[in-house]
Amino acid sequence: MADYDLFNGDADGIFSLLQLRQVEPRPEAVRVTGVKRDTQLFKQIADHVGAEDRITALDIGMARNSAGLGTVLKTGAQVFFCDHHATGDIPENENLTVLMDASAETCTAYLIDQHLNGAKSAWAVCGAYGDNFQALAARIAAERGVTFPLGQLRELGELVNYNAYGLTIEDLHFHPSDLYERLLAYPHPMAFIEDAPDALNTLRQGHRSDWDIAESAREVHITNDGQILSLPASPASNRVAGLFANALVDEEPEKAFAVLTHLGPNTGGYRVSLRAPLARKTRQANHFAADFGGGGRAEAAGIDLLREDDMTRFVDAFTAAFSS
Ligand SMILES: [Mn+2]
Repeated sequence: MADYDLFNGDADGIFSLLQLRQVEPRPEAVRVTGVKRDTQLFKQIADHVGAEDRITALDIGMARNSAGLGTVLKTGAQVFFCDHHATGDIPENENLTVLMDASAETCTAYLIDQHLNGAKSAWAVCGAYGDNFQALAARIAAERGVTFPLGQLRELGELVNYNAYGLTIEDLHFHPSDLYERLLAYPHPMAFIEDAPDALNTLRQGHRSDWDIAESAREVHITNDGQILSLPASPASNRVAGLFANALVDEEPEKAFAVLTHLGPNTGGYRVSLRAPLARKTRQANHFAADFGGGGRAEAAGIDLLREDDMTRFVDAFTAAFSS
């Protein structure tokens, strides 16, 4: 019999698993995780799972895992799947337990908090902050009587979330599985914070210095309605591009933004983080991105590879899609 813990490498995934495993330890479990965008984790285990195995899946989206999940369920293994992303059909299977809520104001760490009746709520507060649900985080704290300083829980949640951004594991300060293990040693987040381990300072300093590269972004195309900016090829750019795009549209919600991260001389081209204007109706970001092989949500989408010779078409399409 083997246990597998599959979890998103971001704050919501890590803080969800922390709650579960501090209540029900499974020290021998095989941990499967990755960078934030690497969510197709079932396919990594589909060939190894047997009938006696137990699989826990947190915050990775069922739709993106449907093929691997189907293979795993056929073996007879038990699957517990908890998530808050919109999903297609949930398979009917007696071995599958699903805890799912795709409403706008929830996150996996909160679903696990409810599942455990608030046994480890302070971690859930950090998970909600990490997923940028500030009102939800404050509500969990109030409902569950978490009296730790929320500003510090928020910083921890945001830093753990920041750690998961990158193109590959090599871009990250910590492998999410290692970061999870460091946190697991502490009974609650304030114990980790007050112990001031090097991990926290590494993330603080990395976060700060990555913003320097964002501030040096080059202007590619600027109009009254939107901006296309570019970052040089570097791990710092890979980490910060998505957060930078979020910050830009939060500051100027009337505008659309595209942050292009150069992929370096070997690959060529750019990865694109796209944000539609929050404050006015335009073409949806995911529909725009789909024209360039990308996808995402209405407000926030991405393109994995924008070739340099597609740049003129991209600028023209961006201008047309988001002009007022
Ligand atoms: Mn989440």
